[in-house]
Amino acid sequence: MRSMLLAALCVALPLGAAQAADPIEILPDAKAATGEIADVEINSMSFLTPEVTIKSGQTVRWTNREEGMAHNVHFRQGPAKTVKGAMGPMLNAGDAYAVKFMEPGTYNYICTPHSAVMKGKVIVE
Ligand SMILES: [Cu+2]
Repeated sequence: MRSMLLAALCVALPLGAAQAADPIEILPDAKAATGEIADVEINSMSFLTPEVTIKSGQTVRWTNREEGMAHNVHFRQGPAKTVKGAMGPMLNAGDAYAVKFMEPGTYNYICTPHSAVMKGKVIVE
């Protein structure tokens, strides 16, 4: 019985730790973001800078420039997948979305409705 309880604790603890300090922070107002920002434009069904490398604490901001086609940024896998808001809102042309990365790692992302062709990566050092 005791060993079963211990096994349950070992499974539960890492999840609890991940929730305590999220690896990403979604900024409430992307256009007003300040500090060190790497900008990624979205157009022609792609993330125009599909790979960016930043330092932890820096921000990546995505802006959709494609008229008539909504896109988003979705951390479906990797360190941020369990964060509330890991699937970003659909962005119409002119809309932006910004995320501050708090933990080193590789953050692969997709655009949810165009996941077959729209992929990107943020490497946080
Ligand atoms: Cu898309």
